[in-house]
Amino acid sequence: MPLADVPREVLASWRDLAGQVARPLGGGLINDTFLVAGQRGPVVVQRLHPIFAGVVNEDIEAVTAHVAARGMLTPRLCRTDGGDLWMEHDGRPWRAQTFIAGESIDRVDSPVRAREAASLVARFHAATADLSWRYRHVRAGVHDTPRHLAALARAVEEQRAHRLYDRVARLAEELLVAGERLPDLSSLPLRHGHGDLKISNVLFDAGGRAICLVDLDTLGALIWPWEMGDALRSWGNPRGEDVDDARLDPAIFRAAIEGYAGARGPGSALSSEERDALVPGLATICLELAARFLGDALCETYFGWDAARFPGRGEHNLLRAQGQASLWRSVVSQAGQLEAIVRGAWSV
Ligand code: GN1
Ligand code: MG
Repeated sequence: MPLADVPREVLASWRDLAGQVARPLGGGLINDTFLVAGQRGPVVVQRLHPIFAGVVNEDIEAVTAHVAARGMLTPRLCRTDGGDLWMEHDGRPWRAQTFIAGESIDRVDSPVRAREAASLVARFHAATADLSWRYRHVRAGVHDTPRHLAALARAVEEQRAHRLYDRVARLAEELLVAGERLPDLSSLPLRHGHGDLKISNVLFDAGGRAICLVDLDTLGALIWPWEMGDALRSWGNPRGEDVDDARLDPAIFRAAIEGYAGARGPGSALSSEERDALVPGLATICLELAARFLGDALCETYFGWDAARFPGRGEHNLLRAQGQASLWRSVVSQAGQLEAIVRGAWSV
C-alpha cells in the first residue's frame, strides 16, 4: 500500500525537515515519494520499495557526486543529522534528496523532446564513462529476460482460477513462444547506466530543455542496448503505457538516435556490436516489460496501479502488458527501418 504521509519520526532525522509538511509527489510505480517543505527549501523524501536496500544510496552518492563534479545538474542526497545517507524506519529505508524544479512528462509529445532527452542521456553516459565504482546494490537479473519469462510461465501455471486467466494465458503464450528466440547479447561490455530511462525520469525546464535525470535507484552496470532499449521503448511510444495498442514512432526514434549520437562526444565510443544490438535490445525490452506486467496481472503484487480507473491491479497490468506487447510487435515489424536509422546516425 502506498503511504499517505511521512511518519514524524522519519522527518525528525533531518533537522531541516523535522515537523514540516509533506505531500505525495510524482507518478513512480515503485517507491513512495513526497515533497517536504524544508526550512531551507523543498526536499524530496522517499520510502524505498522492498526491492531496494538502503545501501543503494551509496551508489547514488558515488554517481551523483561524479556527474555533479563534471558540471551536470543532479539530485543529491541530504545526509541525516547523524551523517548517514538514509535512515531505517519500521524496517524500510527512507532518504531525502534535493528537489530540482522541472517538468516530468508521461509521454513524449514530439521528436524534439526525444532529441533533448537523448542528448542529456548521452552527456550523462559520457560523464560516467571514467567513473570507477563497484555497485553496492546489485539487483540480480534486472534484464534477465528468460527469468522474467519463466516467472510469467510460472504465474500462468499456478493461477488458473484467476479472473483474468484466459486473457492473460492467450497473450502469455505468444510472448513465451517469441521468448525462445531472444538475441544473445552476453558478450557486450557493461557500462554505467541509469537503468530506468522512461521519459518521466527525465526532467525538462520550461523551455523544453532536458535538465536532469531523476529516480536513481536503478543506477548500475548494464549493457548499452538494455539501457537505450528501455529509453526508446518509452520515448518512442507517444501513446504511453496506459493503452492496449501502442506503436513505435520512427520519427521520434530517429530524433532520439541522432540526438544521442550527436551529443555522445569523443573518448567514450560505442562499438559497432553495441550499436547493432540496439534494435534487437529494444524489441527484447518491450517483450520483457510486457511479460512483467502480464505476470503481475495474475500475481497482483508488484506494480502500482490506478484504483480510480481500474477495478483491480490485475486489470491495469493486463492493459499495460497488452500495450507493451503491441509495441514489441511494432518494433519487430519496423526493425529493418529502425536499424537503418541507427547505422545512418553513426555514419555521418
Ligand atoms: C517501474 O518505479 P518506476 O515507475 O520508475 C519499473 C521499471 C519499469 C517501469 C514501467 C524497479 O519504474 O522497470 O520499466 O516501472 N521499476 C522497477 O513503467 O521495477
Ligand atoms: Mg524507476
